[in-house]
Amino acid sequence: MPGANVSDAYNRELLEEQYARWQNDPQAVDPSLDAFFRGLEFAGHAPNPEMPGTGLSIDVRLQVAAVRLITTYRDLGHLLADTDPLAEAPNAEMPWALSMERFAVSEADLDVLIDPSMFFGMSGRVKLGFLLQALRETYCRSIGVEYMHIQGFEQRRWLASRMEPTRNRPEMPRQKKFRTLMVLHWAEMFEQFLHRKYVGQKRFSLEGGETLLPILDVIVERSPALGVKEIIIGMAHRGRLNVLANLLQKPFEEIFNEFEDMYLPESTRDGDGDVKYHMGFSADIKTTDGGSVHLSLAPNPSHLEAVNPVVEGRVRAKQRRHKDSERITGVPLIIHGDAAIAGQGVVMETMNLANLTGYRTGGTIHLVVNNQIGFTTQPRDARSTQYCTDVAKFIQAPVFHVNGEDPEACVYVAQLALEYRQEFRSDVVIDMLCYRKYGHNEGDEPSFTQPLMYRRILAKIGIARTYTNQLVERGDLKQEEADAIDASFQTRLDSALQEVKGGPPRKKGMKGYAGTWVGLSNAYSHEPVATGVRGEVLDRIAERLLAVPADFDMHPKLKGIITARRDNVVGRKPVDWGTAEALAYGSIVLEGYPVRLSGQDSRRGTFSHRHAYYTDYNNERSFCPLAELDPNQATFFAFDSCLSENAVLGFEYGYSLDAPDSLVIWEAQFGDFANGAQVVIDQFIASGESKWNRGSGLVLLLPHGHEGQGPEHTSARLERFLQLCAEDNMQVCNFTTPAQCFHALRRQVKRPFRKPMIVMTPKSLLRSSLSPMEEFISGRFREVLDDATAKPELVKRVLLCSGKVYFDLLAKRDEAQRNDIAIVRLEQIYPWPEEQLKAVLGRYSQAERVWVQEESQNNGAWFFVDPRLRELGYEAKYCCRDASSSPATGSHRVHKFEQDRLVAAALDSPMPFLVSVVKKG
Ligand SMILES: Cc1ncc(C[n+]2csc(CCOP(=O)(O)OP(=O)(O)O)c2C)c(N)n1
Ligand SMILES: [Mg+2]
Repeated sequence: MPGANVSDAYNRELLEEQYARWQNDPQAVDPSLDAFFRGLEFAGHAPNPEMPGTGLSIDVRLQVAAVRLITTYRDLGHLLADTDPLAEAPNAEMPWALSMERFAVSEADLDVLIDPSMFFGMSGRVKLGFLLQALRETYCRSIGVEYMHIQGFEQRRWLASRMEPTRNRPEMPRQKKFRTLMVLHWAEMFEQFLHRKYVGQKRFSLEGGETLLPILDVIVERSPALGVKEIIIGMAHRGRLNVLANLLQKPFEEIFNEFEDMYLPESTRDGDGDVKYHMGFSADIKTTDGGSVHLSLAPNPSHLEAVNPVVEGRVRAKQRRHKDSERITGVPLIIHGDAAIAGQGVVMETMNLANLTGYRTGGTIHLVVNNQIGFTTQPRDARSTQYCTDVAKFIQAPVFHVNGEDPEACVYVAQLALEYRQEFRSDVVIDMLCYRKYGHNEGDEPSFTQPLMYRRILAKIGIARTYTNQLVERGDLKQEEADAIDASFQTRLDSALQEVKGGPPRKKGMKGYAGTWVGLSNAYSHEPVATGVRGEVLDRIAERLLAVPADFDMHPKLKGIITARRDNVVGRKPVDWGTAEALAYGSIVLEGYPVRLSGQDSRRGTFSHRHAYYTDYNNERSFCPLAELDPNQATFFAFDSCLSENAVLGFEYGYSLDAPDSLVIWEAQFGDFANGAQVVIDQFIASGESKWNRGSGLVLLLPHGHEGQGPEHTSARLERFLQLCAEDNMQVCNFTTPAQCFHALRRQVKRPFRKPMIVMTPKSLLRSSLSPMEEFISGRFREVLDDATAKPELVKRVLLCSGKVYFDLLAKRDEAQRNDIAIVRLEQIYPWPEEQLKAVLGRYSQAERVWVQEESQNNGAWFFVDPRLRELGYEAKYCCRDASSSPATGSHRVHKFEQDRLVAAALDSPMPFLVSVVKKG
């Protein structure tokens, strides 16, 4: 369409034609036009003699333009918004999408009256130019908002009604301005104080982004009125000390003490600790109106964004504990960096949990400290998207881009975000654009890489001063009032520092084992615990497995399986793995400990062994027998998770931190996939206790074992877990019998300490390994299983092994009727059961010892057990697959060959022995 005039005429003609059609039959036009014409008539426009043919009182073309302007500014106004404090000329370039050319509106048209009342929060007719100005004020000032991607019209309407038009927004009360200013001053002064007193020490200054603090402050201040009692915060390095000091009110003395770094641990139980900007903290904060909000800042590793799912899991556990089923009182708040939120996949994986039954937390407030740089990397190299927050759009979160140099706009947006979260129980994002006064840390020279950016930053006088000047100019504040804020804060800082410098070195403030953790400790013990369960209780659980509602149709095959389970238990016959798990979970919830199991396809179980939930054969309704055992039982939940390892494992770890009374289990589809969550394993599960003094009783069920299914369905990487073991940080197990699994799960909640438990779980053994019922009633967990039939005086070779290979060895030995061979199983590899092993191996002290593993030499437990056996004085030789870069062969035939060779060699070949299909060399 060449010129505007042609297109105007064309548009008008088209509309007139449509209007005529609509008058005959409202359904003959597009529904949007129907609504539009109805709106015009509803607004009471009489036929207009000046516009023959249209039957309308106003200029239809410009009325249409007005509607288009409104929808376009709602949609794309953010492109023109003045959100960047480093922009040289704000709004310099008019995006074509918002240009007058696009709407075919001329200068003269701006004086024509239109009626936006049906579409925009204005009453009566206004000039088109006036509407345009109002739209720009609403959508193109310090706040640019994206919300038209939200499919829910209710959410859109709610947001529009609160934002449109800006001029209706009441001015911020003076008190609030004063508080905003005060918090800004605290934020700036705290950084400057550290800068002067601890020269060159890393603190990841917030300067340039101080408005983070007023944003957080107003969220806390508004919380009581909106029903929020608790906020769990996850955040990275930037401004963390400031948040700890000025939001969570961590005493300055404690923070300065960490800068002094005078601390030496007194015992290994004190752990290794962590750098000061990773430490967590929690406190009850009093708000100015007399309310109270509990704030927790989760400890976190350097790995950016890794804490997100952990925060969500913690919130979920707290919501359950506080019976906050509406998810109103506990709110997750995650603070991101602009580079991290755009780059790290766990951000998306965690957001994807937002609406899932087993994982939702009622909406997360995301806050980006967008200093427009990541270390030395510019946004154009950090992401492929316009905004760093674009990932949040897939969960329909509204996104507010806001200029960090406009504290009042930031505070307004923060309130709106909290209100939105409370209203819709869904995620919301604040993208606070700011800058970073120094380099990535205080010792870094930013002008090596961003000389121009830093010239602009150097010219800044700071947000606290800018805002003070504004308030003074506007007559809202006297300079002396601002000076008084500074003086009293300075006194607080000075006296805290004096106290630290003058006093003795203090212990680090590593809180842990408080609140719900009281009574639990971090001291591991090999002491056996009574985990047997009376026969009547087991019978009752078994009977209830079949007690489906009267109108519930079980799959006929499943009914057979469950009936067999019941019959085996009641008839005291050997039972399989699925039955043992059901008895474990059932007895645990009957004793008052909740159970939460989550993982991919965990309800049925990847290998169809569990059937924790039944599905009605006719209508797909589900029924969970373990949740219906007894009215007084604790809860039982199993969830089929989304297809994520990282976020789901992080979530369950977080959940376990706030649910020490619960048995929390994450199950991998196959153990091979657990390394998708390696950061959670390394940074949280293995080392969280040592770094942060935080315990976890999380259980990982990782299907493991060489069964010829190829390189990615074989190994849970036992070796990696073992390498992470030290200081009794976690348990690593490989059970061979259902009863062992039963007792190990039960002891996990019955001991006075909590440690993560990593279990190599079986695949084929789920069906083939059976345990007699007596072992459930009078047995207990055994870290080492001796050979029940071997006669030590005859034994010449002891095969020491762990996991499924035991059964292969057993079958071969029994087939060959070899009474000179004993087979000993290590069921818990760590904490290393030294005493038990000594006792068992001592019985065969004259025999040759061979460690047999089906894993390759460089994998499995060999490298771990070898030095420990030596230390015991029971040195062993190895028998395993040859070292290999891939965990298993892709060929089933080769697998079978290797497995047969391994087992045959274990019985007869000279040791050490390496299985290989091809000759070396
Ligand atoms: C997963 C991960 N990769 C790399 C790093 C190293 N690193 C630390 S801070 C940082 C830049 C972060 O930029 P941004 O998210 O924008 O936060 P800012 O420091 O600008 O506040 C990088 C790459 C890290 N901590 N975590
Ligand atoms: Mg950044």
